[in-house]
Amino acid sequence: MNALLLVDLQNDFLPGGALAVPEGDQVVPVANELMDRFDLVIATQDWHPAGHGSFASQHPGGSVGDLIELNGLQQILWPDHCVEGSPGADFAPGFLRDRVNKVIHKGTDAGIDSYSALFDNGHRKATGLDEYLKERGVDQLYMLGLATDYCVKFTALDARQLGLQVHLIEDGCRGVNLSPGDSDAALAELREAGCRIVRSDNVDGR
Ligand code: VGL
Ligand code: ZN
Repeated sequence: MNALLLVDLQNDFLPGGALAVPEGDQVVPVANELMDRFDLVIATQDWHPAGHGSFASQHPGGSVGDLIELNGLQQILWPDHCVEGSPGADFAPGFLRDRVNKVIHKGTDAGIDSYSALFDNGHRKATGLDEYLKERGVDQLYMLGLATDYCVKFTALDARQLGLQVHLIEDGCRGVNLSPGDSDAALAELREAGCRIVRSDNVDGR
C-alpha cells in the first residue's frame, strides 16, 4: 500500500513567514499535482503551544540558531512559529487540503520538539502516525515538504527505522539551510539510510 505524506506545508515556513524556508511556496503545486495519484494522503502540521521550549523567546538571552539543552536533549532555538490555531500554522494558500485523508499534528508538547512526524526528538512519544500507517498496511511512503534538513529528514529516518520503504520526492522539498549545504547533506544521509530519491514526474502512486 502506498501513501503520500506532505510535511508541514504551512504559512510560517513560506517566504515571509516566521521561519521562512527559501522557495518553500514552490513545493505546494508539486503536492497538489501528486495528491491525485494516491489513494491515501496524509499531511502534517507543526503545531506548537504558545511558549514552546524550542522558541528563542522563551530563553532569556537566547537567540535564534543557538543550541541549548531542553529536558536533556540538544535543541536549536527557533523563532516563534506554527503556534496552534494561529494563521502561521495554517496550511499554505492554494494547498488542496480537501484531498487530505488525515492530518497529523506534531510538536504539541511544550517541553520537547518533534521534527519527525512519527516520534518526538527523544523518541519518547509517538504521534499516532505509525499506528495509522500500520492499520492501513502502508509499506511504501512517498514524502515531500518542508524542511528538507529538519522535519522531512527526521520523518524519513524514523520511517526507515519502522521498516517502511521511503521515496523522497526531491523537487517537492526545500530546506532551511542554517548552514549552507545542510539540505544536500540531508539528502546524502537519507540515501545512505536506504531512502530512494525520486522526482515528482516519475511518481506513480498506484
Ligand atoms: C521545522 C524547525 C522547527 C520543520 C519545524 O518543519 O522542518 N523546522 N520546527
Ligand atoms: Zn517547529
